[in-house]
Amino acid sequence: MIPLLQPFPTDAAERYRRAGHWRGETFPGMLRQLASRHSSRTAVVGGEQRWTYAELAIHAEQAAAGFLALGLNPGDRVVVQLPNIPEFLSVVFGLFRAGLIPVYALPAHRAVEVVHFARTAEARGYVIAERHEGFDYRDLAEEVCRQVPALDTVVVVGEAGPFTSFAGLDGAVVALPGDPDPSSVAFLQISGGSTGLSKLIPRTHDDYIYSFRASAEICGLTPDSIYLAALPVAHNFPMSSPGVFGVLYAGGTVVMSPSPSPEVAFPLIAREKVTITGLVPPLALLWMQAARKRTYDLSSLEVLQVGGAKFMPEAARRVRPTLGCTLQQVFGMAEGLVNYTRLDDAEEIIVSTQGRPISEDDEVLILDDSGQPVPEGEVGNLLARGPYTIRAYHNNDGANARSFTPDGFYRTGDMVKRTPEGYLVVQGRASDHINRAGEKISAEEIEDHLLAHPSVFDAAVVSLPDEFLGERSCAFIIAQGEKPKAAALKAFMRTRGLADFKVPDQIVFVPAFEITAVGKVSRKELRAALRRQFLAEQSAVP
Ligand code: OOB
Repeated sequence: MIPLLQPFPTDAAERYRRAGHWRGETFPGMLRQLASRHSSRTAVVGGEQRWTYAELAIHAEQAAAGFLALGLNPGDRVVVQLPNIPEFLSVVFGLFRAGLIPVYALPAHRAVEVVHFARTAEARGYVIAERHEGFDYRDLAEEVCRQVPALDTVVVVGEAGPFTSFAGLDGAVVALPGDPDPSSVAFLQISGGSTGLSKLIPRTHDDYIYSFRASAEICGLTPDSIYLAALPVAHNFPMSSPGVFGVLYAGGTVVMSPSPSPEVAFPLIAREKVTITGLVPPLALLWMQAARKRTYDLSSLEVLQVGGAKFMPEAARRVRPTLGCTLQQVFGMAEGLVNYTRLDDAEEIIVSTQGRPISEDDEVLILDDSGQPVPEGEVGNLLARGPYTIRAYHNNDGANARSFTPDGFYRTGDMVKRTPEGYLVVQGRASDHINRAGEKISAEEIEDHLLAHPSVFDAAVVSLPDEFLGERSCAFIIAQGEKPKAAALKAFMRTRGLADFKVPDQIVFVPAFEITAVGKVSRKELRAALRRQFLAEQSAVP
C-alpha cells in the first residue's frame, strides 16, 4: 500500500463520516453493488463493444486475476495510459479489485512524462493500448522500460508485440484480496504541473467516491443518463466531475468517444442519445461552430459542461441558443476542490461564474499576498480544504512545503473573487503556467528543455492570449552562436520525448532580457515583464 504523507486529521475524518460524505465505500465494492443493482443495463459503449454492468464486473474480475497471475502484488503501482475505450474501465476496476494502484497518464504523454510518473510512483506495471491516433505505444513502452528497469510488466490492449496481451489475461485462476481500506490510496492522479514536472496526487476511496457521488447528484444523473466521454478519461474532469465514475455510480451509460472532435462526437451523440458531456472551452467553441450546420440530431443533449480553463461569458451565452442545452461551468482541480454552476441557476450566474463548491464542508479562503482575507468581492488567492481535497502530494517534500499551509489548506494558485451568492469567478492565476486549452504547461519545465539546445543561451516561456486556445505558449529565446530557426527549435523540442502540447506555439528571439528593475529579478518577474513588453509592442503595431 502507499502511505498517505498527510492523512486527514482524525477529527476532520470523523466529521466527514458523520456528515455522510465518507461512507466506507471502495471501488471494488462499488462495482459489485452496481453489477447487482443494474446488472443488465448498459454500463459502457465504445467501438463495437457494449457491456452491461454484469459484463463489466466480470471483465474487471478476470483482469484482476490476470494482473496478479503476472506476478504483480497488491500495493504495486501500475501506470495506465489508455485512450477512451471500454477497456479503460475493465483495466482500472481490475487493478482496484487486485489491490493494485493505478497511476494515470494521458494518451498525449511521452517518455519524459511517463518515465517521471513511473519513477516517482515506483511503478512495476504499465498498461497501454497498442496504438492511438497513429502513435505506437509499444515503442514508447520499450523506451520507458529501458529508462526504468524496475518497471517489469507491460500489458497491451491490442496486439502485444514483445509484451503481454490484455485479452490473454483472461482465464487466470488466482485468489483475489479482500476489499481495501476505504481510507487507503486508491490511485495516483497527476497534477496540472504548474512548476516543473507533474506531481502525483494520492486520492483515497473515501474522498474520491464522495466527490463523484456528490457530483452525480449535482448534475442530476439517473440510470437514464448517457454520458459522452469526449475528453481523455484519465483527466480528473471526465473521470469524476461527474465523469465516467459518477455516471456509473448513478447506473447510467458511458459512451467512449475516441476523439472530442465534432466529426466523431456528433454521430455518437445522435446514435446513443447522449444526455450530458464535458468539454474544455476551445472544444465548446468548435462544437458550437459545427452545430450550426445541424447535420446530426443533438436534441438528446441536456447538459454541456465546460471547464478546465476559463470560459468567457460571451461564448458561454451562445451555448443554449446554438446547442439547445443547459451550460454547466466546472472549475476544478485534480488535487480536489470542484465547483459547479447548478443546473437551475439563473442564466446570468451560469454564464458569468465558474460555480460554487460541491460540498458544504469545502472550506474556501480568498487571501491577499500577505495571507489576510480580502474584503468580500475582491480578488485574491484561492486556498481550499475539505473532504476530497488532498493534504499532500506523493513523495514531493518541496512541493508540499510550497503548496499546502501548515493547517492543511491547498494553495490552488488561482486568483478568484466571490460573488454575493457565493459563486467563484476565476480572474487569473498566481503561478507561472500556461493553460493551453485546459492542458497545463509548466514554464519552468519547457525552459529547461529549451536550454538543452546548444544555440539557446537563455529562455523564458510565457502564456499569450489566444483566441482559440485561450492561451498559447510563447518562448522568448536569447540565442548564442548561430541563431537557430524557430522551426528547428520546435523540431528539437519534438525530439525530447515530450507531450506534443508542450512544444512552444510561438518562438521570439530577443537580444537580451532587458530588465530595468534594480537588483535580482525572479524568473516570475522576468516572464511577466517579457509578456507585458511583447503585448505592448504587438498592440502598438498599426
Ligand atoms: C481541471 O483540473 P487540472 O488539475 O488539470 O487543472 C486545475 C486548474 C485550476 O487550478 C485552474 O487553474 C484551471 O485548471 N481551471 C480553470 C477552470 N477549471 C480548471 N480555470 C478557469 N475556469 C475553469 N472553469 O482542469 C479540472 C478538474 C476537475 C474538473 C474540471 C477541471
